[in-house]
Formats: sequence, C-alpha cells, structure tokens
Amino acid sequence: MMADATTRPERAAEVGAVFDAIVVGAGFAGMYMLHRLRGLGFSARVFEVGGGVGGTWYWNRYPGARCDVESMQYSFSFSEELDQEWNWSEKYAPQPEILSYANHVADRFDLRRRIVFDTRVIAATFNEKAKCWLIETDRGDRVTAKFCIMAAGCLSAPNRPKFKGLEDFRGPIYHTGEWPHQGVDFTGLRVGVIGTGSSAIQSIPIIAQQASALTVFQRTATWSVPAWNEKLSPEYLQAAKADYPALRAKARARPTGFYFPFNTQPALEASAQDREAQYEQAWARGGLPFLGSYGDLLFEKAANDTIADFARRKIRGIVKDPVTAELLCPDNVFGCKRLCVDTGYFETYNLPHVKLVDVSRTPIERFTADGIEVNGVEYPLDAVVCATGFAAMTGSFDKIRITGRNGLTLSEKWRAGPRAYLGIASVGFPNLFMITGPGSPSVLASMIQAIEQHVDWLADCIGHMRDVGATTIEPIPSDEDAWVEHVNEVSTVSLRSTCSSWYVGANIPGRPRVFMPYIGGFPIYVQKCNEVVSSGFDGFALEGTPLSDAAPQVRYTERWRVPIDIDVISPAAVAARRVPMV
Ligand code: N01
Repeated sequence: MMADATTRPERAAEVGAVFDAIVVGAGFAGMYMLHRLRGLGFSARVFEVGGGVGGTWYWNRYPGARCDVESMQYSFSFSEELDQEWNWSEKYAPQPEILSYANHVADRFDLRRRIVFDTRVIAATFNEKAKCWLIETDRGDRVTAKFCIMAAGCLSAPNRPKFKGLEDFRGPIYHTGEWPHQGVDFTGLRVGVIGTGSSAIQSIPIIAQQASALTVFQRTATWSVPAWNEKLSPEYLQAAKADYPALRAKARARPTGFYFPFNTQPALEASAQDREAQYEQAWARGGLPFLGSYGDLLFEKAANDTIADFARRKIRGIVKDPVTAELLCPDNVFGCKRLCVDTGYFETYNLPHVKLVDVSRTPIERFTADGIEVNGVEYPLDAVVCATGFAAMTGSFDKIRITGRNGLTLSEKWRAGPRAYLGIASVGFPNLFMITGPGSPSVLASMIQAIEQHVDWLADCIGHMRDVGATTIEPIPSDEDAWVEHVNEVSTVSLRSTCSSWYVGANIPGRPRVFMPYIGGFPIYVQKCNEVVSSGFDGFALEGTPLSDAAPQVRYTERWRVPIDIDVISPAAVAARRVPMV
C-alpha cells in the first residue's frame, strides 16, 4: 500500500537539480535501467510511488500471488553471477520470494541510493528551447533531465469499477493490485470476490480456506490450466544452473521470450485420438505451455475448438455441481484472453461454502450496506475483494501529465489508441522513452526478458547519442505510422484480437479498442530493434549532431542477436503471417 501523505517519511522537495536521466518507476524495468545508466556513467534519479522496489511484486500481495512463468526463467539474465547465486524455491515463485529477489538485486547492484521512494511523478514537460524534460512530483520536486524514461509498468493502474453504492458498504473493499502490506485475515468472514482473471484465480482457493462463506461474482468464465507447482530440489537447481546460459539463449529465440517444448504441428492434421493424447500430456505438464500443444491453436478457430472442448471436459470432470460446472465453462476462444494458471481453482467450487454468481447477463446492481445486489438478490458480505484488473498498457501513462512539443499531451495524442514507434518512443515527445510500451511484445513475452531487451536497446541508443553529441532523438512520423499499422495488421492474424480482453482495452468502458502489444513474436521484434541500431537508428531523427550517420557502438544489445529458432518461427510461417504466438 502506498504510504499516505501522513505516514510517508518527511523530506525536503528537490528543486533545480539536473540529471542525464529521470526514470519513472522502480520495478524490474526501472531498476535495470538505472543499473545500465550507471554503467554508462550517466547521472540518474528514479522516482517510485511505492515504499520499496519491485513494482508489480511490491503491490500485488494478495493471497496466492505468484508468477506463472517458471522461476528459473522469470528473473534477470544480464548477470551470470546473479543467475548462479540466487536459488528459487519453487517451480513458480510466490510473490514474497520475487519481492525478496527484487530487493536482493537492488542491494547487490547498489541501486537504492538513486531511488526516491514514496513519490509520484505527476508531470513531465518537454522544454523545446533547452531540449530537456522538467519532471514534477507530488512532493514538490522539480528536476530536469535530458531523458525521461517511463518504467511505470504495463499492469499497474488498478481498474476500480464505479459500482453503485460503494460508499454504503460497511465492510472493507480491497483491490488485488493494491493489497495491504500487513495482510488480511478473512477467518470467519463472508467474502465476495469480483472477477475471475489471473488474480482472482490465484486468490480464490486461498481465501476459501479462511472465509466462512465465499461468493464469486463472474462476468466472463476463464480458461485455466493447472500449474502443478512443486518445490525445486538442490539437484534440479544445480543441473539447471550448469546449463543456464544455454537456457537463456534458447529463451531469447522463442516467440514468448521463454523456453518450453512447443509443437509446431497443426492440430487439425492430427487424428482425434492423437490430439487427445497430446492434450492429456500437455495438461499433465500444466501451465502456459499447454497452449503450445499445437501450432495452429491461435490461428484456426476449428483447431482452437479442439483444445477448448478438451479443457471444458476437464472442468466438467472436476466441478461436481453440473450447473456450476457449466457456468465455469468459457464459451470464448481458448487463450484469447490471457490464459490463467491455477492451483485448485475449479476444485474450490466443490466446497459447500463457495458459491458462484453469474453477472454476465445481469451485472452487479449495487453495493448495499451489507453486501452486493444482483438481479434483485442481496448477497450478504463482510468484505469484498475486487480482482478487477488494470487499465492495461496505457494506464500508467494516463496518471502523469506528459507534455511534448507544441504543448501536445500524450493523452491527447493517444486518445484514439496508443501510437509509438517500436513501443519505445512517440513522435512529438523527443527523448521520452517507454520500457515495454504499447506496440512492443511486452505482456505477450516473459516480462523480465522484454524489459531487459528494451533497456539494453535504450542503453545503446543513449550511449550512441552521447558518442555523436546528439541533443534529441524522436521517431520519424512515417516510420511510427508504418509500425503502428504493422502492429495492427499482425494482430488480426491471431484469434487473440477477436475477444474483449484487456489486450484491446475492452475491460474498461470508454477505452479505445486497439490491440496494444506486438503479437508478431519476440525474436521477430528483437531482430527489427537490432536492425534499427545497426543502421544508425533508422526510423529516428537525431538532432544536434553532424555525426548522425556514424555507426553506433553496440554495447549491450549484442546478447539479443541470437539466431531465430527456425523450428518455432520458420520464415515460411512468418511470410504466411502465421507467426506462432503463445
Ligand atoms: O485482471 P483481469 P487480473 N463487473 O483483467 C472482471 C497479469 N497477472 O488482475 O473478463 C464484474 O484479467 C473481469 O471480467 P471480464 C496477467 O497478465 C499475472 O486478474 O472483463 N466483473 C475479469 O474477470 C493478467 O492477465 C499473474 O468480463 C468485472 C476480472 O474482473 C493480468 O495481470 C497473476 C468488472 C479482471 O481480470 C490482469 O489480471 C495476476 C465488473 N464491472 C495477474 N470489471 C501471474 O500469475 C472487471 N471485472 C503472472
């Protein structure tokens, strides 16, 4: 929880200081950016709203929060020493362990001294004459920097639907994305959970263990695959670490930026019997790789129907009450919304004190003093958990008044949907960079790998600007337009663009409907970024230097120049625009 104005530590506002770079956010992106900036000898300051590092993992402390990318891969890969010295305890790390890891990184790389906590950046304004950014915070700080780097996260602006009567409810209302640090004890309480996305699916089985009654309000049934989480043995860790660099390299070549066995064969070419065996095997392995059972699952509706049928049969096999089981069976494309990974989610509905309320046709009407009313029925509750997600991808930008050239604000520019070249920078906002911004693979890749690749690219870019004495860098409008068009075009190839998910901003009324992340595959995107570096930042205009044609020195992006895994992303598949994406 953010310290409020009365509890956060006193400090004097900083006015007039000048830095090479200001970084907004001290999650994994902000921390690694700071590390690279320091490595290049740039002065930098990070502002962070929270009282500590970790970003997503600082805020999302709800019961059961854990990562659904395997721990050995959901971690920084820039330091072999770090890889070797850190030991993950479980296949999928729980939130406290990931937060400990973030703190370990902050200490090990001596990052804290340059991070100012409990401070929200409220405005960033480009000064055209001085060619620098003025950054203002809610503590009264006013500092300037040549570069402003947004590392505020893709899923960090909580979505709080404005239900009628919220203020009437007598009990506490929590949001999974801003969970109290002291934890919440639900013992003996009647608890309501709104939402059935990843956060709900992880927290519901744990809350059910404490609550005397649990009522889940479901608007859209969710596809979920068992995690089969387990402890990692010392032998496993030793063997995995012995081969760590190879695993990291294989991961970089994958469409998602993390490695798992992937079957490129089309589901529709397999016999029904073979498909069943394949799905059983993949279900038994569990997790997100289930979607890699066949290569055409996200491209052909008929292929997708086969995996959807299989998963529905699994749900019906687990949930004993047939009416509840049917309500829990999604009728949308399998994996269209972000696939969930659970431990005992569907089984929880077999408990006598757990009830599922369908709010798909008759939405939540209002909160009352004692509960939630749906379709004229009041469900009595002592506490409510909103697992209602986030204003994804652009929500963290919306919270800051970002003003570029000619007084144009980013929110105005993005009114009809975000526009950014490579998801890194946007025309009209010179020297403003975004880490995992809209138009980059971001949330469709393993986040830490997506972050590292962006930061390394930015480090090479900023280093080059210093080498050639450039004052500003900004995308060329035609290149930005072409990239945005490409991002849109590629998205239509995938079935993922067909449903109302947060990927398209459809979870929040009034947001423009645009497929925001780049779905063409992580290595394809990285290749494009590498070409931009090699060509001397093709697609960008550099100002203030007569040396704009000088060949850039590749300092940090070298490790991303891996051969594309031809088995997974064949040129033919790319040419046919059938890039296998998970
Ligand atoms: O949020 P969500 P989340 N009335 O948007 C429902 C990552 N993550 O926090 O689907 C009733 O997925 C909404 O219904 P609908 C991961 O990328 C990762 O769970 O819009 N219901 C939905 O069921 C994930 O995808 C992990 O119809 C309302 C739910 O609230 C992303 O974060 C763990 C409603 C929101 O689901 C977001 O996940 C957790 C309303 N007015 C999160 N408004 C890992 O394991 C919304 N809903 C890594």
